[in-house]
Amino acid sequence: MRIDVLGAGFNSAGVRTGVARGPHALRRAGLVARAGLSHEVRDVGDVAFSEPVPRRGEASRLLAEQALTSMLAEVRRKVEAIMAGGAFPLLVGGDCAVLPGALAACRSVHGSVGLLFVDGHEDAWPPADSTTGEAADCELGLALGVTSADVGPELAPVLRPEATALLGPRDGEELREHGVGSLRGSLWFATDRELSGRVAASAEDAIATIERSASRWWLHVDLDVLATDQLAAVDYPQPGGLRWEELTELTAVALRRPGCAGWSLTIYNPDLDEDGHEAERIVGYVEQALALV
Ligand SMILES: [Mn+2]
Repeated sequence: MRIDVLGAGFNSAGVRTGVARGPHALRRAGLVARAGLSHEVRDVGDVAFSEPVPRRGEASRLLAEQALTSMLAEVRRKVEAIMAGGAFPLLVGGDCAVLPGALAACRSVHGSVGLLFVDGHEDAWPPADSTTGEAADCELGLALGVTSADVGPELAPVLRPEATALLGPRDGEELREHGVGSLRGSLWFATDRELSGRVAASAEDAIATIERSASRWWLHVDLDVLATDQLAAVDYPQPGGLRWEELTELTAVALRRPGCAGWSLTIYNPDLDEDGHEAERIVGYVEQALALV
């Protein structure tokens, strides 16, 4: 594969720290060279966006809404350019708020878009109900149109539930406590426990379901799908979660499919990883998954 690595150091909290530093830290840990051991890999730099302000928007109720929409427009433009150039985009966050830009690019370039969403959380909070106000709590619900944010075309619905699969969410109890609806029952859905012991078969089943409705689809990996003893450098840890071997297997199954149009990798927080050992594990995972493709 010819892979273009694009950084999107956006933190939905409206700050330039934490996950915003993820792309820089992963590059420093050798991301591009290690991915390049099995594929032709080019670093195409970072998306630019307006200065984030950690205040909730009046209408959208999301933090840093101007930075968010300018980031999404840039992610879309750059991912479109990568796809148009015939390369495979690897979008490195930042947090999950970067995803809608990639989905919009996939739809405009390929005329169809599905999503294999691998995440410890469902990310479908209605913005006004989100306790944090972070777009990274909300992006999947917005992309599906089950919730909305009055903030412009960048967060308009782009996905259909029949072309979407969720792997690894484990925040059902928290959603129930807050009276927030779960996506379970409305699309292909398997918690971390349900994936246990059958990760590859589950991924194949999820992809087959997506491909009945969308010939091209995006792979999104929020690293908080992992258990905390596998990766601790995330902002919102929870009990449970996958092991590195499981995530590697799942990722390789997805990347081998010709329908997979791009890959995002989000939520690593280098501020929680002083000696860089977590960055090393992430880079090792990328290398291993790509070596299996
Ligand atoms: Mn997420």
